[in-house]
Amino acid sequence: MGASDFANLPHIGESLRRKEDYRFLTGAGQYTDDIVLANMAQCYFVRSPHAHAKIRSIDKSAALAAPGVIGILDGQDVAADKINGLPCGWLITSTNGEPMKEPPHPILAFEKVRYVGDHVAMVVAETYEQARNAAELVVVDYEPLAAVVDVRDAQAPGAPVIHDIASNNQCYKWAIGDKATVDATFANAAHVTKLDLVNNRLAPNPMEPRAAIGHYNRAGDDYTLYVSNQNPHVERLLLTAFVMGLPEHKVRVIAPDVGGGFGAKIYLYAEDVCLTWASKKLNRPIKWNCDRSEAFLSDAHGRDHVSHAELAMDKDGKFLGFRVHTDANLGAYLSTFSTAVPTILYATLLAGQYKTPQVYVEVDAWFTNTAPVDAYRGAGRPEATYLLERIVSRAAWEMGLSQDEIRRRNFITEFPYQTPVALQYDTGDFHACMKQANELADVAGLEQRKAQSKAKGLLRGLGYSSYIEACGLAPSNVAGALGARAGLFECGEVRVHPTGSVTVFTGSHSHGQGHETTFAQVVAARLGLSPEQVDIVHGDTGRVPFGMGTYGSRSISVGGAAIMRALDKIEAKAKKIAAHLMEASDADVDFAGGEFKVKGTDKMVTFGQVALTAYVPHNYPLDKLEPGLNETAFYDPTNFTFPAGTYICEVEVDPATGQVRVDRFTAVDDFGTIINPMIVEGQVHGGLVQGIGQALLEHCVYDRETGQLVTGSFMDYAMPRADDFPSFTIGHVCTPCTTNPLGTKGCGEAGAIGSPPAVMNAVLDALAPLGVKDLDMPASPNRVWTAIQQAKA
Ligand code: MCN
Repeated sequence: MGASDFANLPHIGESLRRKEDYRFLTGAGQYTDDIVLANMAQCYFVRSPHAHAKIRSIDKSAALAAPGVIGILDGQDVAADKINGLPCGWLITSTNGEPMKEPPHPILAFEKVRYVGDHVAMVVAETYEQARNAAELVVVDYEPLAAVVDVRDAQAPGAPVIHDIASNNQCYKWAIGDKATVDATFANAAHVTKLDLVNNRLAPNPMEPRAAIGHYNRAGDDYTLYVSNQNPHVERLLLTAFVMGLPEHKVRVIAPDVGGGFGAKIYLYAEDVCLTWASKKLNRPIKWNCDRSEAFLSDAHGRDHVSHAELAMDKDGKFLGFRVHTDANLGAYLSTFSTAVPTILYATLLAGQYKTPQVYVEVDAWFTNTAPVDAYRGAGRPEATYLLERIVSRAAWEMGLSQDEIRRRNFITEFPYQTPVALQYDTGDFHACMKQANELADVAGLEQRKAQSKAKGLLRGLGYSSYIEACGLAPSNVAGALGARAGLFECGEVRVHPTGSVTVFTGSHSHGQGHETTFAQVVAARLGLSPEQVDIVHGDTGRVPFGMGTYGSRSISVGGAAIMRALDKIEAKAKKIAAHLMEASDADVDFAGGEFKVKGTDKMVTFGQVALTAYVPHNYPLDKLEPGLNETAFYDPTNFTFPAGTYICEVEVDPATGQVRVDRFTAVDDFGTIINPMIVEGQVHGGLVQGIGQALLEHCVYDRETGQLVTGSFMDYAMPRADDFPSFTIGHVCTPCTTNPLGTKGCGEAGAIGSPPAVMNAVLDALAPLGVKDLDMPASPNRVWTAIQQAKA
């Protein structure tokens, strides 16, 4: 079935209420912490209070004697049991041909700790309180070392060395594009706009903190790991094949209901391995719940780039060349996909929506004494969009053009379009998004609103951002050539039951995205059923054949496409059964709306009759066809999907206090075919809140001297709240994706990718009359006020 036929099926484009919400809203969800196993013990991790220190010794004796303690394990125990360190899933090769530096990442620190919160020992006791109290009694003799947390300090001569293997703290030095050609375009430019900026570090903060239960079962000599995770099969693969050396079939990973992930739950974490390993060693199921303070210290963080960019233009503001240098902070160890974020997922997006003929990007990645940095909603694409969209607005101001005019002059208009940084965009209509955004945002009325603000002593500004991003990383062979150590396909199994209802097993994982509804809409549309007749199962390696999980807004376009492939097989087989029942050739059978009909006749059987016949094969071509109606498909996409859009933000700034208020926010996106507009709108809202949160509020700060995390709780880390936002105005343009059978493009991250530069451009637009030209995120009152005072001075 083609994507255009698919888009016209019933239920596609219908705002069905989320099937899963009944259980969530009535308290019937089952999260990892809701699972209680017989004889289950509890665990607490002893974490490093130092950013960098040698471990001279660990004295566990007093803690072992504490009430309820079952066992205490540390790095020496890990080494004795030959448990490997955590692997990194993406190999980056430096420009000099050398592989990236890949230091050991032990599950419990061995001889040295490298960030505040590094795991030092696990304490297992009958109750959580007993484990936590006993952890206080573990005496660790540290020899503190100098620490470095900022990428600019990490590369300074004489900086503290974090890993022996990387004597200058550099993990890799990577580049994309043709430097000589790009430099030559700059020599001929009429104008060059320059920009230095920092993309601030963020803490993901899903509503449900991480949690896990390790359970070793002696009877079968096998393990079950319950874990709040976004991709259980990947977790199992890394855990078994890379870390513990176990056969995969001896480990079942279950990610039950998961209360948000935003990227932070993609990875195999040390705690997950510790619990699995210790459950056999101590012969008890062991639960761990991360508290919020631990989450700030130990969840993988996001962003943290320091960049310099230069945009070369001709006299009309047409882009000739773009060159960028970025220093990326990877933290103390390489988290699972960390190395791909500032390279493959960042630099390749720096052509944006523009016809810039030449782009050159250098990325230096550094180790620091901070928590590992990895993908966080958008992963690389927000960093690229922020840099590009900030410099484009600055270029407009320098060239005396409006922010939309400079964009329109440079938009790509013909597709497919090969960018100079590897990606090939299949479709898009950037002018249509811009036009609709301008209308919805009532840009024409800005001057009037500015005057109203001025009358109140406030400054009003408007900022644009025209983003493009790449979802559904693909295909596997290309990703493999670029260093991926995993496949990037997805798997779906469609099980039609004898009565015609359906259970779908998907390798995608829903942790807030509403897959149980949208995937059911897809299956119901194809088979002519109602979505209530379709259940979606995910998050269990024991039930789902295989899966690569949910990240990079891949689920509908890759996971959904795998289900479509399985449905193709179901339809093909069902047609044969129907043909037999109607004594026709299957080539003459059409299937639509749940009915099989012989072309040109009034012969018809329903999907339900066919399903029953498949399982009660009395009148059935048993010599030619197996009974049953159950098909599995693996789908490896041929390209990314490329959602794109234009966002317009309007802010009011109080120059007396530096307070920024987002007054209006308009988002026009192209997600191709939309399955469920209500869910998509919810996804956009969530992304916008995270992106605007980054621009105005959120900031993960380490003390530059001591390496202490000074924003380690919600008292210091400003999470956005509902009253920080206006009601968003949302619009859509649809150019269906040409490389998947649904025509969909991912929507899960767009809001977080497109919004930060729109906000910051709006703030800078508002502050322009005061002479403020530069501002880093978050545009907190203090920063804005300080920038105003500096501009006045
Ligand atoms: N959808 C649709 N039509 C489209 C595109 C998507 O109806 N054209 C629907 C999908 O069927 C799905 C939802 O929208 O129900 C999101 O789909 P998709 O864009 O494929 O993204 P994923 O499901 O792969 O979700 C991942 C994405 C990412 S990478 C992060 S991070 C993120 C996000 O989704 N984390 C989230 N949204 C989140 N939402 C919640 N509540 N919690 C998180 O942790």
